[in-house]
Amino acid sequence: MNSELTDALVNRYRLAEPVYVSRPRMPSLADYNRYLEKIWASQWLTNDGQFHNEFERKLKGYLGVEHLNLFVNGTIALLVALQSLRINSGEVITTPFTFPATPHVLYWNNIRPVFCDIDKKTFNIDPAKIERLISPDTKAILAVHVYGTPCDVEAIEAIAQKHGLYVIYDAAHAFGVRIGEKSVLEYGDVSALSFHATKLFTSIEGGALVTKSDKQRSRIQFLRNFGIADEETVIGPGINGKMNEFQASFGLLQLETVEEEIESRGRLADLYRRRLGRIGGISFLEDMPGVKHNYAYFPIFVDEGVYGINRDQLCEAMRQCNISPRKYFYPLCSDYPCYSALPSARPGELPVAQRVSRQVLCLPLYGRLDTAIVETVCTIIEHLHSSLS
Ligand code: T4K
Repeated sequence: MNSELTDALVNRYRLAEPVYVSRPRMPSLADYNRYLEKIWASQWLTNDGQFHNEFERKLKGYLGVEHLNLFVNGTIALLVALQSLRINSGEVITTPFTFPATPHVLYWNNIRPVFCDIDKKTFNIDPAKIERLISPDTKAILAVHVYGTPCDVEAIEAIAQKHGLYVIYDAAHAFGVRIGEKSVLEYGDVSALSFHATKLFTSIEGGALVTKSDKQRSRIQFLRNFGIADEETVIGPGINGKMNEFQASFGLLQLETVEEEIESRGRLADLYRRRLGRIGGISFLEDMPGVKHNYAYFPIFVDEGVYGINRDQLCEAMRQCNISPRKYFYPLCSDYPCYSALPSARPGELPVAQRVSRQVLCLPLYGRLDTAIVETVCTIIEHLHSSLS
């Protein structure tokens, strides 16, 4: 891209304040202070406190799930999900198109990740390519509902049943997503949520596991607390994954506004789609029939041949205008030095994931994002295309 075009863009569209890919919906400080006062008075800071238990109960109601444990963050939740199913050796089939936490929890559980290519429409693991990767060492499928788009849960379930495998969903992006009347978290053996500050629903840091039975929920409860059953009994090698009272009270306040957050994001996503739909070389995800989406992210895909410049050049142009989109997820996890020597990590084995990872750019999306900023982002993308064609 020539410097004249960049200068023209910066002169016309550069924003005074930085715009980030995501921002948390902050509750009022007065409301949070009311919780802090109670925490101070009780001197109860963590370990299944009053707000932790209230949050767990209310969250189950909101999500429409029966068995849930809160966690300090989504990564520890995923780590414990595998331990709860006693998966701590062998291989697990997973997607390379995700955040590093997904394959890293496998590594930390002494499991070899086996990367499977993704579907070209949903960007989730492609069920049609899973079976050929199954070996005598395969223990489970670890799928991710990327950007909150549900995986092909029925197809994954059928493969898992046929081969006797567990299914774990990394549902870090899928808070509140439903397929028909059913929460997406009810599929598979266990689903892990993240409530990190960058997520549409946050408890500062935080996460949860949703499971199928009370027996499994109670096993997770022990694993989350060092394996402690009572003051004199440790029943297994657990870890410290507990959520504290400061996180839980933040989460309680978030629950009051999460529907509003999802609705606002939905309206902004519609605006993006209306504006970007007419620009050659730019594509994006559409809503799926029968799915309640959460608009966790707004990824676009840049086809350089049609659009005129590539994803990296578009990203840089936006940065010059004080807008910070993010390349979620580039590079692919299979290209990290710790995994790239694995046979399943060979780029030729993952053609769709390789292409999508080079084309994707997540645009700013959060409930309180000004529509004027969304308009500016779209105008920049439009302006570049028309200047280049
Ligand atoms: N599985 C999947 C599929 C995931 O995407 C994630 C996390 C996990 C598992 C693990 O869950 P956790 O253990 O994190 O609960 C961010 C988040 O740190 C990460 O949670 C998230 N996925 C990932 C997609 O995004 P970064 O490295 O991009 O974050 P950062 O700090 O660059 O933040 C992005 C933007 O958000 C900033 O430019 C500004 C804004 N921001 C950020 C923070 C931290 C705020 O406005 N306020 C804040 O406090 O990873």
